[in-house]
Amino acid sequence: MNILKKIVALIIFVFNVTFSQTNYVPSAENLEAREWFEDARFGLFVHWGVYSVLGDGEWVMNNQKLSIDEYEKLPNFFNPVEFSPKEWVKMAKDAGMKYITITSRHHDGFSMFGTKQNKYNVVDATPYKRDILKLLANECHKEGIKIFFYYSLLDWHNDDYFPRGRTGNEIDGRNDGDWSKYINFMKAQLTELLTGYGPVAGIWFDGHWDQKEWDGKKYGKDLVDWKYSEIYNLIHDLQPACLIGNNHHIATIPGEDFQMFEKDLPGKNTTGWGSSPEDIGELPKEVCNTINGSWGFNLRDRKHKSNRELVQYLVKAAGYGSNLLLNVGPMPNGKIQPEHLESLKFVGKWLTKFGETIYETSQGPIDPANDIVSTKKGEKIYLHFLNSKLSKFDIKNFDKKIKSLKYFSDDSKVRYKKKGDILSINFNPKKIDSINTILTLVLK
Ligand code: FHN
Repeated sequence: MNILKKIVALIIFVFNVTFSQTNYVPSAENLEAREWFEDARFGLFVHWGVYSVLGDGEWVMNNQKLSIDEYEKLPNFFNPVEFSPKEWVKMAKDAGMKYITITSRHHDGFSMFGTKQNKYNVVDATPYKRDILKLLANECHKEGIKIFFYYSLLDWHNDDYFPRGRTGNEIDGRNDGDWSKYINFMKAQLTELLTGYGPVAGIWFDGHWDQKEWDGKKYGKDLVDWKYSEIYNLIHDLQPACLIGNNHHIATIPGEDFQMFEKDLPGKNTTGWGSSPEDIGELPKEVCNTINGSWGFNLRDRKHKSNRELVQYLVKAAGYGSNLLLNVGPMPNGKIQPEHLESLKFVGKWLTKFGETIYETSQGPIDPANDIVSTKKGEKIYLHFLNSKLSKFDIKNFDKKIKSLKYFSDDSKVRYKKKGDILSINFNPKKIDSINTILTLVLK
């Protein structure tokens, strides 16, 4: 090959690599799925694994420094004979949720599905012997609820997760392995998930941050190559409509279809790993949060969020143009904690009355704040007031003309004044709702 041909071949090679990584063009099915996702607004997150047996959260292996040998005893005690996919899906539906995202494999490396890639899975290693994901996915498909699979990139059990990341380093019994084998293992598992469980609405990656430089305040550079373009292409090739999200706590990477925010509304950073406003892109958004203070079942967790907090968080998420993925950590017997069942029922009832102002809406024109967020659908703008102590409220920089302003609950008129670009609302104390007073605004 003469030098010119070599240069041309090199340019084509670089172009192809760059093009496939940076110019991801979502398929028509994928774009349609994104629209569905944005309309859905509310989903159920489920963190369930053999760790639930210990009732100390999903990080128990790392936190209690359990060795590989010790942790490997847990599957023997995991026998959730009271698990009823029917009850779970009904619970989610009654709560007004449109999809379920369940952990297929968390950081402990234990697969909650019948993988053929190792024996460390619910079918081969537990007395239960049944494929949890298949049971749940089948029920979801039957009931019109979409199913997403959470998939941990990091693995404290698989030796091929090597070099190791920042966590799990005090777990005895881990050995050195081969990163390229680990990538192939993940590809093989993802292929199983995307070929054996019917339509999968999304893959929810987590753990990327384990392999990033971290100075205690902010992330530095990536320490490994996750081969995202290969993994993302594989997923989209197998199921083009499958939405990819990655909880990497940074701006989205090409190939992803939605952006996620953990325990923080988009642009907020109360956790220390939240997003900065410049990281927020145009993709559909999803905020995930816990119903109490834990992801996996935690016996000592008393921080159950009140009904008011849960509804307000859902409303706030919608006011930021985002879905809420609300987590429960089922108990080792397969049941959901009774207090969580009650809370979910409450949210469901609330949505039956007020869902019009949440589902199929987009972020409204008023900047979200503590006391107010807004959503929008067609010509209607919904103003959600979250502080029941307010008797009046001024919306500044409001230069639009009003056609009507009414209480959502009974369609009665709201008293207001418009002076310059300030809209002053006077609330009727009788119409104030202790959780969320909603006004419907139509502009001229
Ligand atoms: O370490 C995990 C944690 O266990 C949980 O799965 C959450 C869910 O967003 N994500 C990680 C922390 O960022």
